Amino acid sequence: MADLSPVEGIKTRSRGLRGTLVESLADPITGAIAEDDTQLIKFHGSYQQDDRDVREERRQQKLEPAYSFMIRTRLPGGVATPTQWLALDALTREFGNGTLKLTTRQAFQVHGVVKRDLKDSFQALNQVAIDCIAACGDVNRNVMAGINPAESALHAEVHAAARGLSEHLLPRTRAYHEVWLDGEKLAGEVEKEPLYGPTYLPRKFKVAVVLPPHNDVDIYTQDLGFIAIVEKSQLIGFNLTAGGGLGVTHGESATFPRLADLIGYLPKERLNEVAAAVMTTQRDFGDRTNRKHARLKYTIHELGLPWFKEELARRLGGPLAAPKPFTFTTRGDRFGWVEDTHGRWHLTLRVPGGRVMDGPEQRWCAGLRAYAERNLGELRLTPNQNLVLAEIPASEKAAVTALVSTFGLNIHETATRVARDALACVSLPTCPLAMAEAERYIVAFSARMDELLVRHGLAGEAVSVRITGCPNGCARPYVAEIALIGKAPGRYNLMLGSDALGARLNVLYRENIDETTILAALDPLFAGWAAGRQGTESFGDWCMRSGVVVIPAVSAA
Ligand code: SRM
Ligand code: SF4
Repeated sequence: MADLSPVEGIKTRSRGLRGTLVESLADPITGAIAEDDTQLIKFHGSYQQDDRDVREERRQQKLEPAYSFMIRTRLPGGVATPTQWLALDALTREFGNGTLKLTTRQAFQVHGVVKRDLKDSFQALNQVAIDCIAACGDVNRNVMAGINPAESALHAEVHAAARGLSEHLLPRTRAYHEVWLDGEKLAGEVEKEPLYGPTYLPRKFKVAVVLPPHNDVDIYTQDLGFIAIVEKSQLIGFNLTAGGGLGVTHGESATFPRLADLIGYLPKERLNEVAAAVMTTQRDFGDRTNRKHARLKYTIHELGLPWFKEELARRLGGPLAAPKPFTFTTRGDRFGWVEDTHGRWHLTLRVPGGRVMDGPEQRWCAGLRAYAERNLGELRLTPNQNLVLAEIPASEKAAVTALVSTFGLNIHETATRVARDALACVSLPTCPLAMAEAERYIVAFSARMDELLVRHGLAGEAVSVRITGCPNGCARPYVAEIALIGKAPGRYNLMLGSDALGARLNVLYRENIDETTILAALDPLFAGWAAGRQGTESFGDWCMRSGVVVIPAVSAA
């Protein structure tokens, strides 16, 4: 039998994820923490990183890397109060790099916090009721929930479901409180983890709840998905999906993206029970020897869907009912003002790359600080790294429009559909796994796409474009019509052929090419699409129908 992966040993020895974090934080000699602790700190919502822009220079100067930490919040469904926003803004200005990152899972990341400021940062978040427990690590991650500003009552229910799931699937260890919040020190045995056991999950686990007809969470890419079923304007239950996931390693054919299967229907009262049954199935059957092969998608792929359904039925005391009908019609965010069923207004803003920062034209930090200080309503992070200023009374609409314009935050009004919908992962300079630029390249690459569209008489068409700095898939690129997957500095794999709703994976079209070659490859394809599309056929669908790419016959239901 293969050996357990080394991280399994670290978890086993960690005394409920405590490890030697307290000692590591107190060590003044280095800006880093002990190696085992770099794994454990993830379960507390933080990653040790170093500034890759200066890594080589510091190496030549025989300095240790410029270590700092990224902090990722747990924020089920992406909802923050104005007070929480202001606290995050203050936190990144005092301890971080002065920016906030809105992630593809509707959470915040603060980058650039040095070790000595970590504890104060966690405490500042705690004061506004934000924690980072299980934001990373081999546990259930931030639970996503679809944003649909027009559906206020249903959004509230779906959001409550996401929060309930997040709480239900939280680890029980008090390590977070002990290490960061000066909680009482553990005296005896470590806490029992009824859902996780002593070694938690084999790997990360991702859950989302979606409200059709908007597939904004890319439900088929999640380990576990709940599709809200609404009858007579009431949420009655959910269709369950399982086994999605996107991480890939270049050159390792045993790793692949996979879309989730549609499993069955459950009444809403059984949500937490069913989630726990799926998660514990993965806990017990997931691969603990090879971390590249340890997600639920591989368990289902190898043991088979019939096996998975049987195992689930065994844990639940019977099979789920057949899935109920549902339809997805859109995926991206709906920008601009929308009125909800209660007569309140919601303004969705485009935040390129999800990066809240002050630049010469858009002053995101200053503008959103000024907005939050007015305390008008929640700020909601969308699954596409954008932001909804939510629940604004009609009487404040004009003032908010003026505020947003003053700070240059109304770019959604002029941006093309490509630019509004494009996604990019963080990548350089903070991500240790990045091979090529993504966030810092997305605006320029979207502009190149728009130039090409204009040249072929396709101006204003929607094409989903996603870029990641490596094949791990953090911007969910394998469900984009055009995806660039970082291979080396300035070089990418070009993937084509997903549909516009995230129900079909794209495939490799050209490998390891630079921008000039990418544009040269796309130029004749856009010409072919313009000349040969049927009706409003999307670029991805045209690529498949015309045989530009051959898509394997697996797509989500
Ligand atoms: Fe991710 C690792 C950033 C969503 C798949 N991801 C990382 C790390 C932590 C790099 C690392 O391991 O050291 C990145 C930190 C970069 C930085 O400097 O901040 C990172 N992932 C992100 C974020 C911030 C991207 C963004 O620009 O928004 C997203 C944070 C989400 C959150 O709030 O929790 C993010 N990551 C995703 C997604 C999309 C999703 O979840 O919907 C995926 C693909 C879906 C999936 O998990 O299958 C994703 N991230 C990965 C993987 C591949 C996992 C695998 O199964 O192989 C890694 C690598 C790993 O875990 O070893 C990774
Ligand atoms: Fe880093 Fe790769 Fe994720 Fe981008 S896709 S954030 S480069 S791990």
